[in-house]
Amino acid sequence: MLTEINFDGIIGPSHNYAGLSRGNIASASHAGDVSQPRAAALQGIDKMRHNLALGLPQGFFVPLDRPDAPWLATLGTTPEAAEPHLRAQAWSASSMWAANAATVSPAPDSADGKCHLTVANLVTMPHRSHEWPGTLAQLRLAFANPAFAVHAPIPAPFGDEGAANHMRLCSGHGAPGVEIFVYGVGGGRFPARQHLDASKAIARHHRLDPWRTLFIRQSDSAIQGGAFHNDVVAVANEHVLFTHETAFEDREAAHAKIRAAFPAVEIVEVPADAVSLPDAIKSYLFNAQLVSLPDGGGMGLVVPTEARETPAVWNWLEAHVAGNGPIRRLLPVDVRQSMANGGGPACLRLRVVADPATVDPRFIADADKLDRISEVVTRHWPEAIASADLASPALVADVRRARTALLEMLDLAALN
Ligand code: SUG
Repeated sequence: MLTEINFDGIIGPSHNYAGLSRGNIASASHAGDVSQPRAAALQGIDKMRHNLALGLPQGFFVPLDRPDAPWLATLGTTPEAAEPHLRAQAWSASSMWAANAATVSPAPDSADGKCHLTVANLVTMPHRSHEWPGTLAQLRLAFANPAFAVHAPIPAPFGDEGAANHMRLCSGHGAPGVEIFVYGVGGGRFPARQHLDASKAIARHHRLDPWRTLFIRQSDSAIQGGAFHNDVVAVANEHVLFTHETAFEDREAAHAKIRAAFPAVEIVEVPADAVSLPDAIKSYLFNAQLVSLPDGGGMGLVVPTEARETPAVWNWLEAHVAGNGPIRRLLPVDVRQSMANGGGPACLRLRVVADPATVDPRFIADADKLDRISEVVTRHWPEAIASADLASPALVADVRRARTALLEMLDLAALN
């Protein structure tokens, strides 16, 4: 049975605030803050527990080995000797944002009937450009079954940020869908991270039907306003597209193209005069998990608690739920440690539509396993990391030990 499984990135022991992502307002404004890796990871695990308790299938990916010494070696340096900006780039725990791990096309969309995954190259940001080898190793393990085809990254310089710039409309997750690739065009103060040529190459590799594949331009004003990924201003689930008025460069043409390709679409648009773009970005209203609740419960919106604290956003949501809209339940979760680096509930997960029986069970969560992961995190994850700590060889040893303890507990030591 094909079903949607959310794979969350477990927040790694090296989580820190280094202000590495130009165009990501939260990352810039928290640069130099002291991070709390243990609390961060426990928040992420609680989100998984929360979604599991809703009856939603849940998987996870493990953190990558950081600081990335082999990557620093390609630059002729080491974690001890690296200049501070390179050291911070090597230390980043950014693989927690699994929405950027890969683009996923479920089997019913592909000509060969396989579920295709292309690992994202993330070349726009140096600290993310070295995630893909470690991510690819996990994808190859988790999705080794012939039901899947896992692809190498699109080559540089065609930037690809994975599922964060990709949406899918369908009548049900297991039915054929329309895939929407949202790309940006560079030239502004902040970079456009998703390149049209990368999106088109992925669509070809995934053997998508050109009639059911759309390429839509992200709006410059959204990118320049801080929406560095499309999933900061839009999210889709089944027949619903939940979007801010400013998400697409040519709003009318974009909506028309979407309606033509998928006539059953229900576009729930939040006007800018109800929720401003800055409020949408600050609250991460759209970086929510729009999920189909089991047993005909309609759709739920898993929002960050920041949405509840932003009056314009909460008023809009409450009015929507009180009316006849498709979102029936608001489900706030606390992922503040990730939010402070610009990662909301939707950034932390990769959606894969598959039969759970075809996924390597080591990557599938249940309540017991989440308890065991929590125990390892509580015992081994550092409590706090300040910028100056990144130079400490003792801390390097601690975070490596922490990750190894997790891999061993999960029987995933092969990833070491
Ligand atoms: O790529 N932040 C990430 C946040 C990614 C959010 N993902 C989605 N929208 N799907 C980024 O900008 C900040 C790291 C730092 O500054 O230390 C960072 O990489």
